[in-house]
Amino acid sequence: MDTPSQPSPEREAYYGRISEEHLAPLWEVLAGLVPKEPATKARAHVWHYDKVRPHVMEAGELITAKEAERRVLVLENPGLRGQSRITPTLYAGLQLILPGEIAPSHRHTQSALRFVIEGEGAYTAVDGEKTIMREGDFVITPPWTWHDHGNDSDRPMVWMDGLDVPIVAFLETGFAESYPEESQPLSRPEGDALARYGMGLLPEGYEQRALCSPVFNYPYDRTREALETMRRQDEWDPCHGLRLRYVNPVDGGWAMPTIGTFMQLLPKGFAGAPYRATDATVFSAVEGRGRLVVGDETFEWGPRDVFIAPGWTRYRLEADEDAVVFSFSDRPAQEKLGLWREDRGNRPAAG
Ligand code: GTQ
Repeated sequence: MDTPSQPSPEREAYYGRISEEHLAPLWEVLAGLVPKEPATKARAHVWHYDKVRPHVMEAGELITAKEAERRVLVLENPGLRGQSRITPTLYAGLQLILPGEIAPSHRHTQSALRFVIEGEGAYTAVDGEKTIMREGDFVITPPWTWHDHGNDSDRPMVWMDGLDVPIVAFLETGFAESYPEESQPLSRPEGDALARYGMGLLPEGYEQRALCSPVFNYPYDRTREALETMRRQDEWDPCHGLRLRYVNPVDGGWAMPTIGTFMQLLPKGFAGAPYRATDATVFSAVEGRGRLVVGDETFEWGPRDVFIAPGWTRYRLEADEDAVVFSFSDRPAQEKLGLWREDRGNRPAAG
């Protein structure tokens, strides 16, 4: 599969004739269609929260959450500008809800996650239940569920949205509609889903109906405590430190069908081994400082910063202080299609 050379005049003329019949020669494009290995256009990058925050807050003066429907600054991968993508398959943005505001109820076939970056006390309502959000919480909006966001606190709240927008667009399966009212009616008390499904118990007779986890807020304090308790054992991964994946407690699978989510602890002084996998990963630091090293580039990160490791590109993580980092990728989608691969650098890649 060599680089194609300029076609001869006879071939060019032939291509022109077949083109009229909507035909094209495979041999001119084969190497690009069936590459030896992924060559991503996505680039590694870090968004430092202290640089981004003033712009997010300024959006709060220019447009209301109601008018915008979702007042979000899209995090655009530098290699994919203008496409509303943070990785080739995922969308991410920073959403701002000011005190007293409501982002009106709607639903869509795209799955969404929220990861709370700043603030405490704003809520998301999903399918008749409200959850109050705090920094470090991971919240799910399953496909086709009504959801509205609001802020009854006295501080702005900013969270990162992660959606499978590019996947749904690729499959041409996007549907959306607005709820006739600003907020949906609530039918269950706050904390109901966590009590029912998130305590290692399930109501008798429960039948799994959806692909997403029925737990839709995974509170940070519980995740943090799990990491803290586990760190006393020696379960460190040379590349990821102590990394936990968020699961659907009903079946032990991923919390969302298309987006995999993780929280990892990198102990002070951690110097991770090189790693690459076919899924590009979006990180959001909660605590601590460190760096992402990709090739000859180094990206320093600290609390509230968002950074990305592109797919099939070696990277390593380092931490100067105990660090806790959330991340997400399209790994569940890749795994279901039998495509996901990783390479830990210590042995040749499969294949
Ligand atoms: O909160 O429903 O960042 O529909 C992009 C699309 C957030 C949301 C986004 C959305 C939402």
